[in-house]
Amino acid sequence: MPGTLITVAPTGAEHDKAKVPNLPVTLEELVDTAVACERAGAAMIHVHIRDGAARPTLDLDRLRATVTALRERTTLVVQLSTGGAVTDPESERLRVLEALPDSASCTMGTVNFGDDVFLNRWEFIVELHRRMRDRRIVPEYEIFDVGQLWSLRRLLDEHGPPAGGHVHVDLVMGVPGGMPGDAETLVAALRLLPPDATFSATGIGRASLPVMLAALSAGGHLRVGMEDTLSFARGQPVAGNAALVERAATLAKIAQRPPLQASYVRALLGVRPLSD
Ligand code: KMH
Ligand code: ZN
Repeated sequence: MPGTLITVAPTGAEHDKAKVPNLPVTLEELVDTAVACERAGAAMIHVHIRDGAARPTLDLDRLRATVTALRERTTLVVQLSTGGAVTDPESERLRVLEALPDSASCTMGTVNFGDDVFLNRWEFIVELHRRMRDRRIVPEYEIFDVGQLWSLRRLLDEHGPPAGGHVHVDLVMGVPGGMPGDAETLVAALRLLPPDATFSATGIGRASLPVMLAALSAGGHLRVGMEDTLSFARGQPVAGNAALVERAATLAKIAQRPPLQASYVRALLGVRPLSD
């Protein structure tokens, strides 16, 4: 792999704006963050949005406005979360696709998520996969535990390839209830990747750096951002998402796999070109 896809996940659904004032929650904050992160080396953005009170929402009008604004101000591949918050109903999570992003997340199974449960029934996964293909939205298969890669094989065997034809997964490591964020687990997971699939990895909290270094050394791509970690180093809160992207870009350059441009990533993942 000649370079590194860096995805930024700037917001998430879990953190409280009142406790994390630099979390981007308004459309303006999100777009400014996206611009800064693209400049720092990101090629894709994984988006969760918030309502006027900074609470997670899957409001379709807001999602549409977000996709439009990100396309106006950046060339980033825009990926909407269909995971939402653990409390979001399946119907609203499916409706996210009506905002017609370039890409959307598709989590490959149910997982304990801290003290909550992140529910992803098989029929729901199949429906997401099908609807994304109908709308030419490229999935990123989110993998919280190693067995979910086995489910991905089943999905592809029974329901065919995704939109764009290429399979890309994101290993989300270190969620309490999911797989741990360490090099041994990352290597074990790779054994189950579908043939020709590419992967990104992200470590939650203090797993951020070990997972980033392991993924780079294994030829993988990176996801970083305040959705996944709020501390830059022990005792040092993250200054902002761009600082996390900058660090990932620096490490990718040291690994001699520099950040990939968004246009290259579109071709790699089978995402529609911007002009389409
Ligand atoms: N917020 C988590 C419950 C995704 O974006 O697809 C789910 C999540 C995964 O973040
Ligand atoms: Zn997410």
